Amino acid sequence: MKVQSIMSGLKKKHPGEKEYLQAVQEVLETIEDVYNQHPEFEQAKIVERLVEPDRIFKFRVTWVDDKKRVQNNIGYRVQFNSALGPYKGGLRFHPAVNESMLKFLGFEQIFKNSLTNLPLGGAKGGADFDPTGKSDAEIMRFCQAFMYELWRNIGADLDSPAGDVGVGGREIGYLYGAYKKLAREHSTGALTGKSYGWGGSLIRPEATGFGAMYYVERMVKQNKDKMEGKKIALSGFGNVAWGAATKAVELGAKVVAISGPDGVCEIKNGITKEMIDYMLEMRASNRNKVEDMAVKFPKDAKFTAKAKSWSVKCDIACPSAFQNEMSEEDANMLMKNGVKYVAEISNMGCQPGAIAAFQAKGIPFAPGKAVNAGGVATSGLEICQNAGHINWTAEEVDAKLHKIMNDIFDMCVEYGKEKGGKINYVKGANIAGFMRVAKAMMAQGII
Ligand code: 2IT
Repeated sequence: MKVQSIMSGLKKKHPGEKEYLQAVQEVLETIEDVYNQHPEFEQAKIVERLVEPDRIFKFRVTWVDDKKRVQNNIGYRVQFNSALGPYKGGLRFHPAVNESMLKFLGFEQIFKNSLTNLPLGGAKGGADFDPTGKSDAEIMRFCQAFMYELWRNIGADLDSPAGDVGVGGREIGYLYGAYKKLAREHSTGALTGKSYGWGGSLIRPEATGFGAMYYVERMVKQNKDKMEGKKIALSGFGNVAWGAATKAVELGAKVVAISGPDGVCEIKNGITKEMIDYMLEMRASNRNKVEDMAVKFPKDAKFTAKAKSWSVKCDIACPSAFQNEMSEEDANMLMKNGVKYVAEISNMGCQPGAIAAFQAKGIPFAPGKAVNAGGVATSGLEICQNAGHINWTAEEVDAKLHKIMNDIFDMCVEYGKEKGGKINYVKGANIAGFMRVAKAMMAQGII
């Protein structure tokens, strides 16, 4: 495999699909050496097959808003790779959603799901629907209209979507209600992130953030350091940042920043339990403004319009909102302010220049596909419980999640060790994730 020639071929076939091409390039560059040690991969054209989705569904979603106006959106499901199991990955509702974005997310999902060691293929979907300012009734009608199209293409043994940006427990409830009516089947494994009591798993809402902090804790320990007292800057105030903040505080760290599309809230003395609870209300309001935190807690949180979390002094930076949210400039500012560790919780949260800048200065940097894998892993555990008609306790789920994250960390170290003992977590995650998929594809023949 020659990365350059594969990338130039892909650029010609998929012009303008920037995020997708960025995600593919990062993976290919890090697996190139290992790949070329396996001539059988080259012969079976594993990489050429892996970079193209199995199929993409693209559909019109028409619904009626509260003012009785007809609205049209575009919906998608990218079923990328099913070598390891039924397709699995979230649904994103955001105005910037397009095919390239969902292809990058679906591609990343293949490797992430592989890292969990569970039987999960890779997929992603969503719509260019903007939940900001929408009423609950509008959200419900949109979810129902979306499912009119999607329902035939999902199922417990086929493809099991979950939440992502703009899709949380409420949306999964509406989506599942519509799915059940259309499919005439109460097949809970067809969607994950359901509420507890009708098929949902305890700890699933917290899982992405909890898993991320378990990973970060290992990274810190790897450097003979400890979590207590560490200042953590998060971005966003959604489900992921909420779970991460909860676990960070439990581990003795201080969350000093959260952010939104409107700006950043600096929390000098560290986020409190009341503030973490308020994050849930902020998201449910659909206002999408982090300033609300500073209005509610004026003594503790200082809002700065337009600024990002990366301007706040911290020891650990965790992008947890959106792809490419951290630039090289942001990375340099963080390093100037003494950042010690960087762990993406959002998928591809850092621009390539930011990652290169951290790596050049020896700052441990871990990629989203490893750090945030606890979310989909717990979705996998939800499917297990659905199939067995059982409910595990919160402690049971949390213990399994913790073990999965420890195993992922160990794999990243094993495959990412470089000469001189330094660990390249990006390389480790990509190689470990890739090898499991490649072996399954080889075993399953040319198909
Ligand atoms: O990015 C992700 O891994 C998710 N949005 C969760 C996917 C899932 O199926 O739980």
